[in-house]
Amino acid sequence: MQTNLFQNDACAPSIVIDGLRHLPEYIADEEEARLIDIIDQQPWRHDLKRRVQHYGYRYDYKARMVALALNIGALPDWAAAISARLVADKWMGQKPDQLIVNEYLPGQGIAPHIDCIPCFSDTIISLSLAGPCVMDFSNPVLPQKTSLLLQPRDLIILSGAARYRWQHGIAARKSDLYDGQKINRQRRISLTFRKVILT
Ligand SMILES: O=C(O)CCC(=O)C(=O)O
Repeated sequence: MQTNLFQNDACAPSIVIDGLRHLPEYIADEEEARLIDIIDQQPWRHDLKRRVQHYGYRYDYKARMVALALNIGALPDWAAAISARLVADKWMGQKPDQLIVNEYLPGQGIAPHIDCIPCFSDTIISLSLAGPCVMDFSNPVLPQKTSLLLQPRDLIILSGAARYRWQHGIAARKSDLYDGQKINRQRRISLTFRKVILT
């Protein structure tokens, strides 16, 4: 396989990232449509360039922390159902109690990052809805970079090195080039499930 060049010219991952699982089509089309419909009826937050919704606990982006005082109640039923399925399928050992919904319009992304280590447990799970995008992974220590095409309804699971050592991010651009194919970005929504660690 080709080496990833990682700018706007990614190709299928040539590097295996320990602890990264990619499950295509984790949910059915109808469930995806139902989730998008419900999410679009909820209020959005405007803390960032992209719109977000927080459930369970509000995450403080500036302080990079979560605390009991930021608890905003249980996950809503529509999210609790997926959260229960993640545990039943053994992707997470404990039921996630925090969810961030991110909306990415074409041109929007998320900076490379490792999810707050003291705030959240050892597994982070993201479900993609609506549009495709390329997610970039980088390990500054090795150093290595690779990318993964996420299609709507795909699930990714970050644990082990993928959770603690590799940064993940989405470039802010209007199209991705993946395996030589130009993929125009559309509106994408992601649901990221986490289990909060309260100290
Ligand atoms: O959009 C995604 O799939 C990932 C979101 C993410 O990395 C985050 O909210 O920290």
